[in-house]
Amino acid sequence: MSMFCYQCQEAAHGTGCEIKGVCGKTPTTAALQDALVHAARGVSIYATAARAHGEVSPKTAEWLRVALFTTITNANFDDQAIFERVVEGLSLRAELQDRCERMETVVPLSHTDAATFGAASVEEMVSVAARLGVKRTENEDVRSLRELLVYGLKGLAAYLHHAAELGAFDAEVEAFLERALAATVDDSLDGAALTGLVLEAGQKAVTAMALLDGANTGRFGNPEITKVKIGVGNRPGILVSGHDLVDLEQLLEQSKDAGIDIYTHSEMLPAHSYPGLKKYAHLYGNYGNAWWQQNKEFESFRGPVLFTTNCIVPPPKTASYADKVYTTGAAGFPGFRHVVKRADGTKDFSEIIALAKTCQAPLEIEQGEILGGFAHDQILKLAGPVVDAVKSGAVKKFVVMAGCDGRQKERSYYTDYASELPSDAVILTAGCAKYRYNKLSLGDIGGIPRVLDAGQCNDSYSLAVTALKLKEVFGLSDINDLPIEYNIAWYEQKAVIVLLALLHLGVKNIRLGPTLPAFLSPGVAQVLVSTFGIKGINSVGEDMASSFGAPESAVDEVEAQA
Ligand code: FSO
Ligand code: SF4
Repeated sequence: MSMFCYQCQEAAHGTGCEIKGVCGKTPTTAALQDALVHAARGVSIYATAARAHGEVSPKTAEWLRVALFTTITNANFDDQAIFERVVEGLSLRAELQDRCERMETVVPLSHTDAATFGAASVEEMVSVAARLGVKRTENEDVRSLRELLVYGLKGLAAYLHHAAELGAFDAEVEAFLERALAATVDDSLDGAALTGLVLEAGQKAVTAMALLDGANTGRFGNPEITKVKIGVGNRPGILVSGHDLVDLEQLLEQSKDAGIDIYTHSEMLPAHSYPGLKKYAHLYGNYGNAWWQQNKEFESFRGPVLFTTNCIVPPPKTASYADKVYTTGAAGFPGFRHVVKRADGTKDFSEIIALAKTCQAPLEIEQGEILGGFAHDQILKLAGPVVDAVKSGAVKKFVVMAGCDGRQKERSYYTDYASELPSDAVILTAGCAKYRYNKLSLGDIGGIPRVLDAGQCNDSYSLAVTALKLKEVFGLSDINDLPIEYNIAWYEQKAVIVLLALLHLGVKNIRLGPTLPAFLSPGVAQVLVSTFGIKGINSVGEDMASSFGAPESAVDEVEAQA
């Protein structure tokens, strides 16, 4: 059995995974995920038609968010759970179809296989899915644009999901998600129409990230500068990974008198900076590094782990921690226990808390503290000193190094790039990419730390707000006239939507690495290069020279002596 997936940066050979995913995804899981995405297209076809008649279904919107999130890289490897989600989608599609028939509405695309396919068992679904995946589109540019759009929509769905968990919704963005998903099986759309949808996805991403930002800060307050411990205490702990702050809040509340500590892992690090979460005294610190190092770090943690979203790395057969891992939300892995949402919207974490009490305290793997909390509100509070530092020349450049980390050794580029930056450059970061340099001693410039961490990948929105504010303060008409370089690292589909958001905001000349997406055909890549100046990475030396010119000290010295 074979598969084809090229949605993430680690696609095998830089072209696509065909035997097994580098992420650990099996061909069966890949087929079921293809079926789930296709069911989402079918649901969207009918949901769009129903919406045109004023019929909006919150149940559909919720299923779509979770279905797409489930197919994001490293989110869910549980075949049975994915199959059940497809079955749910097919019955939702039938309900919507019924509704459309009763309204006697014409449903464009109702003839497509997305609107008609079905299967009764996992085996049948896997065999049907063989014709539903990426390669169903023959023309390579159309395929590339369709997939770029689908991956962006996956990221969009993830951010909408987090916002929805906090009670925040946006009907326009939801309608777009359905319309755009349906468009990916519309053979009448040419490259220009698909490109238009891709760019519109960027616009909707800005709205969705602003929605999530408002929901997060509305519930937990504005992040504030916070020192986060990376050592350990002497009580047992639960390690919380992923991005869902509501899950973390519920766990903190339910465990506050349990005699255990809660640690954050990877993308959960920014939780420490929210007043509404840092108020819990047992939110002890951050343990470990970016997602891909978890096999080793979960062993030494010695307590249970809760995945609220991706990134899950399949545990090796010898792992001693596998029976202590829990998932919730869109995340899943066969053998890990899954915590479901109750009818009242809450989750019961008592089992994982009870398990933690029987465990040993974590083994220390690091010591010290890292600094976080530089989201837009906090940065704007520092606007005076920051602007003064730019005007005086103490800060010459900001470098946005947001995005994701990954396991490829070429990613040491980002550590080297951060280390070799001129001492008058300040890094603005968000996402798990930061673990490549957030423990370096890069110092500060007149009290301004040289790494300003805005938060999770979705908090790249904060970086955009910061850039727009600086543009206003300096009276510039173009965001590209700011002294800001963009050197973004990507891995999975949330990074795709963040990139589309930056393009929508008019940011040009973004450096994207460590490799350009395998799903960009030469033709589509060329459009991105010529329209937005997107470029790949080279050696650190070459990129440094192209962004910062010849080392200034040498030039200055020559001039001073003349
Ligand atoms: Fe990283 Fe994983 Fe946040 Fe992603 S932990 S890679 S882009 O899920 O979402 O940055
Ligand atoms: Fe390969 Fe990435 Fe797809 Fe996994 S998600 S199968 S690593 S391309």
